[in-house]
Amino acid sequence: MATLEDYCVITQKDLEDIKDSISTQDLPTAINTIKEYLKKQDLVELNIGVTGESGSGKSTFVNAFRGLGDEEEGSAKTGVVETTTEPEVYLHPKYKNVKVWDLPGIGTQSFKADEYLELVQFERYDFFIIIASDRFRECHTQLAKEIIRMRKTFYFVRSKTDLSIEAEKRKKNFDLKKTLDIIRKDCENGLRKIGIEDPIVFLTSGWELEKYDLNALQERMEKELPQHKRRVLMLALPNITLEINEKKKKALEENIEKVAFLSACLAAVPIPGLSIYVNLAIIAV
Ligand SMILES: Nc1nc2c(ncn2[C@@H]2O[C@H](COP(=O)(O)OP(=O)(O)OP(=O)(O)O)[C@@H](O)[C@H]2O)c(=O)[nH]1
Ligand SMILES: [Mg+2]
Repeated sequence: MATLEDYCVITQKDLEDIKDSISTQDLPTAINTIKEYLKKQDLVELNIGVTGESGSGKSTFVNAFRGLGDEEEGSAKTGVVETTTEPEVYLHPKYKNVKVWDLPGIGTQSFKADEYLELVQFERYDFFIIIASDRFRECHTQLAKEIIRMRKTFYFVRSKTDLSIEAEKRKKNFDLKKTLDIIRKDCENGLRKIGIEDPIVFLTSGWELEKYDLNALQERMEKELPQHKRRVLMLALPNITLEINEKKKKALEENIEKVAFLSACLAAVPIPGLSIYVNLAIIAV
């Protein structure tokens, strides 16, 4: 049965409508609308895109994340051959207004970054989980850069950790901790090269759910959901405020207190792991 929460969600479409109405309002009214809509941030719908190479374990990850086995009813299809060909949406296990999208894989022979991004409607997602099942590669660099370019954020997951450990165990001087460190560092270094100062990499296994970092990732993401929602709201604002600035420079000067409120809100939007800040051009007019 549908609950009240099902109806109390601000969707992407609602955000567009709010944006349109704000851009035609005068400044004080626009600021009031923005304040009202900030109050509703808990209701914002979030779309998480799970992306990565073909076969890296995206669908398996989505199932693990939702606490489902691969063959349970309602789980994402997984397989040894290319399996997911269209984005498929699943509900977050705890939050109805958070959707987890299992995306087709990148890195097949015909892969072209721009076509992939278009196919999966990359802009639809508010943040991403990049899944890598092996070493850090050029395709991860491309994905991460595109996400940063879109001023969105991501969590980086190294899947199939169990397989890597099994393979390394054959060596005489095998050391679990050292092997995990090496895997983690490889991904961290790849992320540092594209300008992420303090990267966090979550090691997971679809078979040994509690053994590595899956819980840590879930906890961290849950803790950061309010920030993501706030960011979704905030990312819609700079363009609006800039448009208003163009039209109403004088009014802006007269409303400096309200502008200070807005810029404080904008500055308070942290982006985990990334050093990007929302454009504060609003106060530079
Ligand atoms: N050992 C091990 N195998 C895994 C893990 N995750 C996925 N696999 C296996 O890897 C294969 C691919 O997994 P999928 O989850 O279908 O991968 P995908 O990224 O969704 O694949 P596409 O949708 O085709 O891009 C399947 O045979 C899975 O059973 C893992 O953590 N450990
Ligand atoms: Mg899949």
